Amino acid sequence: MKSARLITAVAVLAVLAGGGVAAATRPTPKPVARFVTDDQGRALFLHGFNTASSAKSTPDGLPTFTEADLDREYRDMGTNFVRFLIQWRALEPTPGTYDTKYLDKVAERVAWYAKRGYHVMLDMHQDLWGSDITPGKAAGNGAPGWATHLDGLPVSTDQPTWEMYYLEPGVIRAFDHFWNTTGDHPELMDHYAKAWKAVAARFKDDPAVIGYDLMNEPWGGSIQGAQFETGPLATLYRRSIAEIRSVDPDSWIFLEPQAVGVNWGLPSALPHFDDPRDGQPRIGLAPHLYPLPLDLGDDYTAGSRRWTDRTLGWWRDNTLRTAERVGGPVVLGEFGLDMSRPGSSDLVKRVLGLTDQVNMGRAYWSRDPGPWGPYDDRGKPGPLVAAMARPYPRAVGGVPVSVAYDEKSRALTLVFDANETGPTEIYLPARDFPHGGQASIGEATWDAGRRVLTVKTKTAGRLTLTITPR
Ligand code: IDC
Repeated sequence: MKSARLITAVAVLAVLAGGGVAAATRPTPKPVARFVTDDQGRALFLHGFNTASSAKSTPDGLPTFTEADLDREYRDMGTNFVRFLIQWRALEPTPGTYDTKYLDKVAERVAWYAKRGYHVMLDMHQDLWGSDITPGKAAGNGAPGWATHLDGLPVSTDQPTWEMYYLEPGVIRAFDHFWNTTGDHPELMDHYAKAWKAVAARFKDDPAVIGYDLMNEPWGGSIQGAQFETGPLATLYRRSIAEIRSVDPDSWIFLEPQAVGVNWGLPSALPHFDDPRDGQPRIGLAPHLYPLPLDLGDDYTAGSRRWTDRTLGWWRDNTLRTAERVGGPVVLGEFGLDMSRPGSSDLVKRVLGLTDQVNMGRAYWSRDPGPWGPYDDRGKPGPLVAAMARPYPRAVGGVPVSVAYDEKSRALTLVFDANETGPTEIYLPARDFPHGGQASIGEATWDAGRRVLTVKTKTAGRLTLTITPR
């Protein structure tokens, strides 16, 4: 990557993100103040993976992932969360009929997670609309063939990267039909919203399923930016929220902003949505983070590290601003990179630290084997395993204020406003906490098998709990 190109790109981004004069006069937004809670009402810190990209192309729409793979993931990294990929094509193979066998198989996998105390967010994944954008299924996943209308427009298959397909005329047309920009297929959005109703009807009483991520990386086709997010995207979200709430009053509904630009740290125009449930609204934000310098092919080293850190700052502030508008918790639904590149572990740790700092959950992209994932094709652990094996509060007996891990002193500090919801549980990885941990306050019990320290504290007041190795 030529550094001149990088500097130009980042400078443009800086202006668009308001990183110049305006940023200095804008107040820094506050950390996320709302949390997904467990059945005891404890605030959750969600830490896990996207599982998995393989679901995009398997005929049954399920990831090639076994219960043994999950055991290994827990043993190596102590995760408590998964963003689990589902596919509209598998759910609604013909218009208006939902494949209950597919939902059974998803439920079977959800049960694997439930048995191990994980929380599941179901992600209706798509990239590039669907696999029927080309006859040979060369790219794309998500939408069923019957919902794919290209009007004979071309989709060339000689793109250097998968993202470039988004600019192919046929792909843009498929999205324009979905968003009803063309006016020719107003039925498609309703199908999508009703497909969500079918999922919600199936999982509404499953305590392991905390919620639904309505659409992976929405792409506006020929309508982009604020016009898209406040227009057709908002319409889709409103309809899907209504359908879900008609059967499921309690699960969280997570919304994604448009991906282009916002993934890099640009502001989103995603508006507020009313939640028709009784009681507090349960609508959250599930954005992605892919810093531009790395998207352009740079590594997290030298000068590029400085630029990347700046874009991470814009991303954090702009995401928190959107979250204030949406009014709910934030789960970073995707971040990830090729772990064989220099500096990659530092970036992962940096993002984990950032999400800790502002009370966001996070899901790494992705759990698939290969250079981005924790294990290679033969199951050998790579550098990601060590970076993801990080101490964190799994569940907090109160409302978290801040959490920070200092790698050097191996001290995890959690500040929270205690309430009567139950004990705080902290995961402590073997490398930094070989014999478990000790708690600065309260009464601690160590479960060496699960590597979880349970701390009973006072149930009122602001507490600072520090965990250090025993
Ligand atoms: C990528 C997969 C890759 C696949 C491509 C297209 O890693 O094997 O060819 O999708 O389906 C996203 C997307 C996510 C991407 C990921 C990494 O949400 O589906 O997975 N990414 O490129 N947005 C930014 C990056």
